[in-house]
Amino acid sequence: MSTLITVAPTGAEHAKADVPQLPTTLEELVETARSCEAAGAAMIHLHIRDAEHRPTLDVGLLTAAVDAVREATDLIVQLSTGGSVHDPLENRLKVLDAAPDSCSLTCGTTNFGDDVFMNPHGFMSELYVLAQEREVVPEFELFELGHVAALSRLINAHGLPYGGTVHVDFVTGVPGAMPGTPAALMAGVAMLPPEVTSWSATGIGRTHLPILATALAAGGHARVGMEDNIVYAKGQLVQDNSELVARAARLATELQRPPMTTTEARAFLGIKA
Ligand code: KMH
Ligand code: ZN
Repeated sequence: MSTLITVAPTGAEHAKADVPQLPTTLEELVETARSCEAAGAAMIHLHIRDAEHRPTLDVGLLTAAVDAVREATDLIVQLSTGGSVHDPLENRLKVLDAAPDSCSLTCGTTNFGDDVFMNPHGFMSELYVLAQEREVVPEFELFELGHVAALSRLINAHGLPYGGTVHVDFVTGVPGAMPGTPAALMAGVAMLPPEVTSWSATGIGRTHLPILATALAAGGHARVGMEDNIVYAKGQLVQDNSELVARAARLATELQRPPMTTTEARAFLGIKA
């Protein structure tokens, strides 16, 4: 089985002033998308920034980003509906107006460092059904083991998502949430319901590399990127997201699970043609 590599290049948490190499402008995002596709990514998980490099869910800017990445690459474009912890729920639902191929859907509220990332059941249900109606393939973000149970509740209530597959991503190592350890990840994988067709994992900060290696060894897929980790190795900051993608592609290839092409990934996830 080949490996789906997703890149999450920007996120909503790092400040451009602290991390100048973070891609925040449209031009930087497009260049990043190109280099990451060339390095082996098949999907991009996008958060965007405004002219002052602040996180935004402006639908016009989101649409421009989706269009520009589609124009420049064949990557599956996944928009974050998580936004930042400060974004109101109604703005997070409007993300689907930008017509992405895929959207993130976090399966429950979670500790998020000093903050709380809010995902009440009513919001998740509304987003789930909206994604079905708009023919957008969701990726279910699991920050906690209880999120697996919340995912089952959504599937039981509303049926399968658009595309007919159920792809989940374990986001581990967020301070206060599921730890970024092989044991925690394997506990989550063991709990997955039968409807889940594929899983990937990412680790925040120093958990990035061990979680990548664990996921690849255990038959999972990989998410990497500066949203989750800005350190390539001890004393060496990531200069370009493609460095993280290239490392994941090398590891996956050594493990006889080379990167999925974008065409394969589209079929694998049931992305609308
Ligand atoms: N920025 C976090 C509060 C997602 O993209 O869906 C939420 C997050 C999850 O990153
Ligand atoms: Zn995100």
